[in-house]
Parts: sequence; C-alpha cells; structure tokens
Amino acid sequence: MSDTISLTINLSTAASLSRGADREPGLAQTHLAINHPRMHPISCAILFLLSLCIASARQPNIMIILSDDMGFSDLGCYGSEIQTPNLDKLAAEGVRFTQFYNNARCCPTRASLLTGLYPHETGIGHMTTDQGYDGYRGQLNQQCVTIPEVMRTAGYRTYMCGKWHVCRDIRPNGDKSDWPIQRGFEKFYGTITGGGSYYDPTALCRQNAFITPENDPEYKPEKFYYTDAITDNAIRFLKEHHSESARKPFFFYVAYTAAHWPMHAPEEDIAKYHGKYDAGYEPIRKARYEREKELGLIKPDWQLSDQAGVWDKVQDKAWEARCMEVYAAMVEHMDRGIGKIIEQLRGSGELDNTLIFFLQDNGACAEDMGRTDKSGKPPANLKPLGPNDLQTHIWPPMQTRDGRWVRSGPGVMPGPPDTYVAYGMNWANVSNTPFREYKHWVHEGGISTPLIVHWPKGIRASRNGKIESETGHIIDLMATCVVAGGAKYPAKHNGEKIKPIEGINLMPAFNGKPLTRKQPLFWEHEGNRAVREGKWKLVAKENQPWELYDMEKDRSEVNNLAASHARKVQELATRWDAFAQRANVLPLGAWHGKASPQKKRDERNGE
Ligand SMILES: [Ca+2]
Repeated sequence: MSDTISLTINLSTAASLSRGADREPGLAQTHLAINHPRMHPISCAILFLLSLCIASARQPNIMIILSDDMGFSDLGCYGSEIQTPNLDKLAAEGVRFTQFYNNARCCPTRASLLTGLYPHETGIGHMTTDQGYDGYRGQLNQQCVTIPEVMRTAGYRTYMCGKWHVCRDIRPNGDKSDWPIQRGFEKFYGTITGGGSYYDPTALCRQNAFITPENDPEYKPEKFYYTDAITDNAIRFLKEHHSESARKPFFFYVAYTAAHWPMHAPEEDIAKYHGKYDAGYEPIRKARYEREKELGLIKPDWQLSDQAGVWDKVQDKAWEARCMEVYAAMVEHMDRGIGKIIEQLRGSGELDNTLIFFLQDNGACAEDMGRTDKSGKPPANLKPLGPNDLQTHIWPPMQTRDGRWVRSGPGVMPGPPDTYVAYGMNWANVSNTPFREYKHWVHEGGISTPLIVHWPKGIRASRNGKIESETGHIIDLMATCVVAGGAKYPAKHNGEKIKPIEGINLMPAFNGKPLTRKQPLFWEHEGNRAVREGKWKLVAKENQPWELYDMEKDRSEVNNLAASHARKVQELATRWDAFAQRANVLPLGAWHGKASPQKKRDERNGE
C-alpha cells in the first residue's frame, strides 16, 4: 500500500479569495498529498477538517447581466440622473470598475464576452455577415469555446435570456449550429438577432424554436414588453434551477436589449421623466460630469470633451426631450427587472454566493435610426398579424402586431409600439460623459463601460461601494469564470484545437489587488483601431493617423501627444500591427467585405 493518500479538491474561490490568492485558469484544483503513516494524528485531523471545509464551500453561481447601447454615465452609481436603485445597491454592496472596456459594438462584444478571445479570432470581427475572410465570417467558429461550454465541464447548469447576435443564419429553418443551445446553453429564451420592436421582437425564440408574443404557451403576460419578458423568463429559469438542481451551480447570461433603439417604453415609466430634459443637453451633461468627479469615477483634471449639439438651435425641442425621456424610462425599467432577479436570488438563498457582473456592450449610440423618415407609405391592405405570424422586420418599413403602420422621423413621439425612433447623437454625447465618440469608434466613448461586480462570499465586505481603477476588458470574463468556478479552459473541444485564452482573471482586483497583464489591450472595429498599455492609449479612426493619449492625465482624449512622442507612437503601432497579424484582423478594411451570394442573403437577414 502506498504511503500517500492523494486528495484532489475543487477549491472554492471563496476559500481562496479569503486568503487573497490569485490563481491562473486551469489551476483551480489543488492537490493535497497526505503522507499519513508518519503524520501526527492531530495534524491529520486538522487537515481532514480543512479539506471538509474547503470541499463544502460551494462553487459560486455566476450571472453576467449585459445591457445594450448605453453610455458610461447612464447609471445613478456612475453619475446619472436616471433612477437605477437596484444597480446602485449592487454597486454599494460590491465593486465598481472605472476602466472596463468592451468592443464598441453589439456582435464583437458578445463574441469576446462569450469566448475570452478578440472578436476576429472567433469569426466575428464585424457583424453577422460573411465578409469573405476568416476573421469576418459572421458566426462563432469552431476554434473558440463559450463560457457555458466550459462551465458545463465543471458541473454548471447553463441558462440564457435575451439577445444572442453572434450567429449568421436567423431563418426559422436555417443552420442553427451557432445558436445558444448548440453553443453551450441548456435553456434559452430571447432574440437571435439584434434590433427590433420591444413589443414584437424579431427572431424571438424559445430554445431553437421561433415563437411570437402571442403563441408562446409558456409565457402569457398581460402586456408583452421585451425587457419584462427577459426578466420574467430569467426568474422562471432560476425557479426551475432551484427545484431541479439546487445543489448544482449555474452560469446565467442575461442580455437585455435596453436601451438600444427604438426608444420603446411603457407610458407610465416615461411619465416620471416628463420635463426632466427640457433644458437640453448641456445642463444634464455638466451635472453628470460633476457627479462623476464627486463619486471618484473620473479625475478632476480630465476635461469634459466637446459638447455635441446646441439646444437653442434645436427646432423641435419637445420631440428631442421626449427621446431622452423614453431612453431614461427604458434604463429604469431594466433596472427594476434586475431588482426582481436579485430578489429571486435572495429569496432562494443564492444571492451571497452568486458572482454577478453588470456591464454594457458598447458606448452610447449616435446612429440616426428612425430620425429621418424611412417608414414609407402604409400599404392599403394592412391587417393584424395572426398569433403564429412572425415579425419579419427589424426596422421600418414595418407594422405592429395589431395592424398599425410603424412611424418614424422627426416629430414622431417615441414610446408606443407604432413608433421607431433613436435618441440621436446629441443625447448619446450626454450618455458618454465625459468621453469622446460613440458606439462604432474605439475612442473612450465607444468602448468604456461600467462594470459592477457583486459577490458577498467572494469579495470582502470592506470593499463594499469601492471604486476600482484597474484596467479590464470583456476578454477577461472567461478567465474569471474559469477560475471562480474551478473549471479548465480547454486546449481542444469537440475534436477542434481551441485558440489560447486572451484575457486574465479579474478576481484579484475584486479585493483591491493589482492585475498583471502581459499583453496590451487591442481593438479594431470598422477600421477604427486602438491599443492600451499602462497609461498610454494609441487610437485612430479608419484611414486616419494615430493619436496618442495619456490616460492618467487625459482620459477624455482631448490632448493628442502623438507629435511630441513619436517613439511611443511607433512602439505601440508595432504592437498593434503584430496583434492584427496574429488575431485574424487583416486585411485592414476587411469589414467592408467581398461581394458574395452568402453576403447578399445575410444582408437581407440581419442588422
Ligand atoms: Ca449594442
């Protein structure tokens, strides 16, 4: 008989975190070797008790809550006048990151979030159209794994509600190999693509089947509103989890579409904000800027970037103010839903050991969707849709389920189902206070997101309400989930070689410890490109020269140092070139695409 008894124990992160330990992905299992014949009986007993204690600390549940098209300053706890008491409470009992980044757009952010890779490495360098190059196939490839695929190997149940938007084929009978159920989720309720009405979402599905708000036997609300549908189905999945497998941990991805256009919200929510924006952009933006400084989210010497829009010159002020009232209502409504999900977790006793992340998929959106009239002329023979008739349009021209023509353009007061309007660049500039640019661009206004992390069992109570300035990126969520859940990022999956993980474990920063990142962070979207290393950020718009900024002194990117720091520009540009070469980014401009029959079909199918 061997002298040694070997115990391999799945270490709970709570146990390891309480010692402030940092472990790399794949090292979540600790091997305890007990050399028992020569060991003192008391030592043996202590070690046995220790092992019981470690083994009984459960793997945490993990919930990633993502919102859509919101700016850095849109939550109360990030400086906003919009009421978000539930997210504010999560922040007060957790940690707020000030330098967390996404990929500037829906699809590439979701691809990175799910896989821990840069988007081009997953095949989603742009959106969900095949542009004719490997980095731009428009669907998750087989050389990446998703977080739920990995977490299942560690015993997790996996659920998703909300917007997917990382697959190419969205036809009811098309290829579904890259849909949520085929990419790791056991249960899915939500939309396969992006955009669409909140009252009648396009490509609404349960598991792999298309449904409509009227024909879904499993969800019959009094009034259908997509934000509520995501919340209600998430709560349902949580209840089912508790009754089916309460002893197992879960990974849950809740991807709200608020506050992406169109500006749709129930009238009673909008009413709360009536008059709030009548004085226009500037006072709200200045108030947010001051509040951000008070909260310690930004440094006092960071300037407020240029104001977009002059309120005095706005012709239809009532319409413009209404757009922001509806936007605020959409955000508050989502926050209320998040509150209900949190109450469900609290009620079932799971909240303390659930690692919750809240973040946004890109900066605020300046797109003018629905702000110029593209609704066209209503057809003469407009009829209500039948319960099984699918909403086939993501944007106008389109009709409501009850047979009304959907209106868009200046003066159309947004909110109800028969309207389709975005809130526009000038309010997006307010949302992104104090930063420059918007969704699509990789200046700070396009890629900066709040990140709230809440996990009472994994984050020391002394960190409650703290502001954390370590730099993080959505590629880091995979590594963090792997370590927190005691999983292993695989070298192979389904017989395919998997690309090495790009991100790092964020858990040290939860407890105030520095993060060590060996590589800079990189971005490319629509030819816009950036690299961030330490305090330096090199950034450029498509076909424009590099700009250099010192993020410690000037995160608003108003003082371009490229001319005076040519060597630093060259050094970082060389790093970016090497990244582009290795990560499937090239050829630069590939997002414009090659013409192909597939591309033409895809363009008919999605955003
Ligand atoms: Ca988005």
